[in-house]
Amino acid sequence: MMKASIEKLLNDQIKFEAQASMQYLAMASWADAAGYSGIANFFYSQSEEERLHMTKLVKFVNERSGKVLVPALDAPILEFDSLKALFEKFLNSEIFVTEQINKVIFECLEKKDYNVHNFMQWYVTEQLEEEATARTLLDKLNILGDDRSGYYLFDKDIEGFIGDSK
Ligand code: OFO
Repeated sequence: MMKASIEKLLNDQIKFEAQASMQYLAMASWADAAGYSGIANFFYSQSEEERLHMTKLVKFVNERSGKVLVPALDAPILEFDSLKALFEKFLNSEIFVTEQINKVIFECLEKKDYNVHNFMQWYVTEQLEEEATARTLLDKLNILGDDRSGYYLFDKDIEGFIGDSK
């Protein structure tokens, strides 16, 4: 049986992954409406990935005979002042998720639950990749600065990052 503290943290993580999925869906939709189809596709795909991360946790908790509490979610941010603001939100969201995963890992070690610890390693690797992608994209936008003509290329190039982290 899973320790109650670990079960609670895994349920929290289910919420954070679901929250990220809805946030990225909102970001995809914002980009879509603004005419950035590449950026929209990128975030539609990220949103799907986060949903899979959520489901993977739901299945795992059930396999371990834990109790899954499918959560209510906070409303996502719907509006962004700029592409830079959009990608800053992306990076901050990934940093937040990484911090939460680290909390799960810490608790697993405290409670000597090496099974959950092992399962969570997949998320550790995933977060490394996603944070790196978010940083790379933000760096590119910072290079562009106010050069709006570069946004066209950025919107094309970003398609190459789709599905980078699975
Ligand atoms: Fe769930 O992978 Fe990032 O947040």
